[in-house]
Amino acid sequence: MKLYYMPGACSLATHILLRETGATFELDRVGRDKKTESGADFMALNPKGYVPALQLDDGEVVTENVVLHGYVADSKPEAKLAPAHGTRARLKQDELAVFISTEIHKGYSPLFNPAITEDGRKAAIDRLSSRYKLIEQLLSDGRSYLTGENFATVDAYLFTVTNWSNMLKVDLSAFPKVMAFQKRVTARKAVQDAMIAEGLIKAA
Ligand SMILES: N[C@@H](CCC(=O)N[C@@H](CS)C(=O)NCC(=O)O)C(=O)O
Repeated sequence: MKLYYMPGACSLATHILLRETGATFELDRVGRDKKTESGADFMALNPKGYVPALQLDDGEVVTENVVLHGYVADSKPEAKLAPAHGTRARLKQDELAVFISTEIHKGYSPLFNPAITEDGRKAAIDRLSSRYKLIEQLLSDGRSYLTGENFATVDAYLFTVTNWSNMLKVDLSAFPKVMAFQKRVTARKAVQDAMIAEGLIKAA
């Protein structure tokens, strides 16, 4: 498998999950010009032009965060990154995954626009805060991860998009449980290894 990624982008979640499962995979960085580090034309591989894109061993390219997270988890059930399909636990995890995708991940999108106005920025942050409030409530029973004590696909995804709060100067101090969650996930070996591989942090 080959994961097409941009450093620190949402593709980091799939990258973390691949490492959590111990999968064998290659990385290929996609540049702003849509050329990849290996010299491929990313638009030809994935006309959507965005990451993550996962090229399977037979050459097929699959996209969309939530789908890739489920695919990686289902390819190694022993890693317990997602419950079995058809169970109530999977239904609830999928609900959370789509919430992170549509409400939090895409909630950050306006903040990446350098032309955003102060009012636009405030509105985007207010909206994000209302979503983080729900995550804070979910974590308020003392659970370590979003679905309990087990690290799951949704944890890699929430961690990845919440990591943008640093660069975008979104103050999350009103959400101490979310901040503790970020620290907890950062400490995982797969997360450290993925961040080092993407050049986001230096090896200790
Ligand atoms: N619907 C896609 C959206 C992916 C997405 O937003 N990717 C961003 C990085 S986080 C990207 O590649 N942006 C660069 C671009 O659109 O050119 C998914 O959920 O996988």
